[in-house]
Amino acid sequence: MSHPVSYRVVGNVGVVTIDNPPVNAFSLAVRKGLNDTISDAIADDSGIILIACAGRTFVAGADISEFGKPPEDPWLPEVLDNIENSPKPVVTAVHGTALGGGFELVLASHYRCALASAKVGLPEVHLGLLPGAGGTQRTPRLAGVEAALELMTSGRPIPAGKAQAAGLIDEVFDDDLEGNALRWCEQLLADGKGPVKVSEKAVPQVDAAVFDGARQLLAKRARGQLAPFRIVDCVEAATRLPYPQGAEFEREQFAECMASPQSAAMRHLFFAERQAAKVRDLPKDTSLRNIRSVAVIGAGTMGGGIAMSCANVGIPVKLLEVDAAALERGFGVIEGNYAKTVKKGRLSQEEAAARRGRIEGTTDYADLADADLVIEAVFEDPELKKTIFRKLDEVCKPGAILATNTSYQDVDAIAGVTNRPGDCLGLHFFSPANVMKLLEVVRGAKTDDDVLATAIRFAKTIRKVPAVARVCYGFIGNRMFNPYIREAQKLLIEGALPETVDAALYEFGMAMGPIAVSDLAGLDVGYKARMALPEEVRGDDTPFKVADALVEAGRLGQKSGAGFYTYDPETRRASPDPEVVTLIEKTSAELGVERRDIGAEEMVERCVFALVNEGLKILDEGIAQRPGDIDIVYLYGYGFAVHRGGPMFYADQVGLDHVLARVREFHERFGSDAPA
Ligand code: T1G
Repeated sequence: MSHPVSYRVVGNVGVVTIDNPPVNAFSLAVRKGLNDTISDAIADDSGIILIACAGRTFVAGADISEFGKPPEDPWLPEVLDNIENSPKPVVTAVHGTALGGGFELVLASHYRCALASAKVGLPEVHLGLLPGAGGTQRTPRLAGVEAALELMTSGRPIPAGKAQAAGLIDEVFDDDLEGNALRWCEQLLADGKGPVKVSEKAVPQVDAAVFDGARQLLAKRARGQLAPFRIVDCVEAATRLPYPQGAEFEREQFAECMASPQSAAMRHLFFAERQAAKVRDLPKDTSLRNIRSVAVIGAGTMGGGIAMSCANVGIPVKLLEVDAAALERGFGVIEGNYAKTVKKGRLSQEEAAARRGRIEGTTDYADLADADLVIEAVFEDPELKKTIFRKLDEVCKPGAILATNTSYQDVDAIAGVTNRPGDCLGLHFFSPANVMKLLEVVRGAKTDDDVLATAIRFAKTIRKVPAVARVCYGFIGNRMFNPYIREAQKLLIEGALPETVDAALYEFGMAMGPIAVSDLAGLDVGYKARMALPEEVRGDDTPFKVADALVEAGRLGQKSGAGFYTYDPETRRASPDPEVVTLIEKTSAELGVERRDIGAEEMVERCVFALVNEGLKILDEGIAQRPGDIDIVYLYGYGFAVHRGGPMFYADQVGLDHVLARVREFHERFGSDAPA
């Protein structure tokens, strides 16, 4: 908007209103408009200045779309310092979410009020940044060091009441923010309250151990990231430097983070996540079907987790199993999951009971007749899935959406057994479905537009991150994961050991190494899936000789106490197993492979570039819409390092020419035995 900041005087109060939809981001126009309007307000005969926002939220931060471009005056720190230096008291009134630079505006004002429903936060760390407009210096001056460190290194917003208790907000109103804020301003005037500069407050001193402790915690929680550690440095500086010097130190650290490849990667993911929910050829006005009730077929690990995801947001669920015993087992797992969350203090007993109460078991398909959405979540047997869809076609009401949670199978073939393929699609959840945020929405050849649009909206409703895939074996995530795991297996035969492959990919930033992941998923799962494949799809099985030998020896991975590693029955801690080393070396010998030392860099490139190579094929075939969609799949479904931006962004950063040259070299040296 050309004039996103307006001004009017109400009584003695100069009211500044920011109106820059959709989230009142601090664009250049907003910064200029606010700076100029504050100058006008200081010059007129109002006694006090109130800054508020129009629309659904207070300022949600700097305009991320401007990052990476040459910064233009006025810079946000300068605008906020002008506000703090106002000779008239300045009040900010928060609704919605005051985040990042938006909350830094609040901190630079002299008095702060908010609606009880509002939240405030400093989420810059999720963008590989730190609060760069005084936030690292003003927050500890109001809330103390430890609260400031938690707010900025977690990036998690807090409700207004909690912010008030921490000293970050002065007044909380239940409703009528403008009316209450105006009355409060008049009262402050009547009480003769003048400007109170946060920057002039002292930072409560803490023991140096607080900063060491914060760094140790971050070494685990934010492994490999830069910004969280720079936040600790800035807060530490606030304890020993006057505000101007501390603010200068903050600006230097902010500039380093802004210029970092990590921040570019994390800013890419911010927009990629929002793009992934948009389908290019879907008209914006596509109607949506109502999803008021859901049925889930199969009360196993996946079905139970899916049922919980729905119940957790208030959607009633019918959970169908073949018999009462299976249902009882399923509910046992569900109740156990809720009990664990209650025990961790993350859920009240009452709320857990309410959620559990929304899931009703049945063994009778007739009970699914009224469900708006049915999600089949039985094991990966294509014929069983088709049988179930034929049954659903008979019993479900017209307009019900029929989804399969299959990880690999042909969604079109499953839809094809019904008389309503337009109502069918894939909803591929990731295990554990009540925890993992990724939901692959698999668009069938005949899936109706409104079914697809409804599925995407449903994903957001149950707090998942949707990514749309077309039908192929493994869709996006699993199809790419196969060559990734294949390369890891090949490295074992060529000379590496499970712990060296895993260490290399863990250091790269993966949440878990590929061998450990294989043990976690169950070696038999991959084994059965591969054995069920037709020859031309399966490719050369040689790389899996070790894994298959382990399965045939009953070593299925974590679930059987041993796979590539052995697992402590109590702690599930993994330990290398000399027996597995012997098996690996024997397999190398049988295959006539002379084992060699393999460096971490080659191991990372072999595995990650295999991901990238398959991702490029997926884009080429139109299975995924955008490279960013693939990055989102890998961030939320496979624990890809957030500060690397996802496999496709990472490939762009290292250079696609380099990736291509290395992939060609690897294929020449080690064979490209992946399926065609
Ligand atoms: N800048 C630019 N665009 C933004 C934006 C921002 N800060 N926040 C949201 N958008 C766009 C978003 O891309 C989408 O666009 C639309 O707004 C709705 O967003 C100096 C340096 C506020 C909780 O990190 O957390 O301040 O897809 O779908 O689910 O220290 O947006 O419609 O075209 O997410 O209701 C710090 C980021 C910035 C907050 C609303 N602030 N935003 O969630 O809507 S860095 C943030 C959010 C900074 C200072 C530093 C969420 C939200 P489109 P949405 P939502």
